[in-house]
Amino acid sequence: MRAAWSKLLRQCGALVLLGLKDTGLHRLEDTGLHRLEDTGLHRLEDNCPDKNTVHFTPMAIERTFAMVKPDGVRRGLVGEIISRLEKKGFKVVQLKMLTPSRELVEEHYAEHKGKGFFAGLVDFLSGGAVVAMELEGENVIAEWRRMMGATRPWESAPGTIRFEFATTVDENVAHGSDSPDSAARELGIWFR
Ligand code: IDP
Ligand code: MG
Repeated sequence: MRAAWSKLLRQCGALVLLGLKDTGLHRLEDTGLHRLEDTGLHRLEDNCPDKNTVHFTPMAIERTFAMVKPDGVRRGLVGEIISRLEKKGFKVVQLKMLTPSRELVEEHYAEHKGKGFFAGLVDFLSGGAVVAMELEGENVIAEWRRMMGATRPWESAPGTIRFEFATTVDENVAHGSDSPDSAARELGIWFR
């Protein structure tokens, strides 16, 4: 929390909060901003055009399901991927390594049942160890997918995981839930 405030102070150069960086959060009371002290769920808006007015917007702290697929584990990319998540500021709140059963994979990818690639996808995912994770952070559902890049590695942006580490769509290293509903559903499947 204190680190977050320090970052906000840097990004705003907020005269209105001058000095708080060193004195601690309790001193917010002195500024009349004591209501915020309890919430921990607000941040200064990205720009502070008027230094006399501090704007606050609600943070979207989310949780999502992420996975390093068997190709990523086999190729020793677990550390690289977790390192990217941690450097970005996302928290790994649960993590386990397992070789998932066919049933688990079929449930996970239920939306793709009936598609031509489904059987191969299930074979692949249940054919080796994966690292399953629950992530927490601001907008982590969309942001983790942005960090992974497009499903087809040749369509992914440079710098993304799938661009950097994959060439084929069937072995594209990582998975991330695509919506809040998927995140809740997938976390329920993998961490029940
Ligand atoms: P996503 O992983 O980016 O969410 P989805 O469309 O949900 O992409 O597909 C799930 C996974 O199924 C992909 O990550 C990929 O590994 C695999 N997949 C998707 N489309 C194809 C395909 O056309 N051929 C082979 N595998 C595919
Ligand atoms: Mg998907």
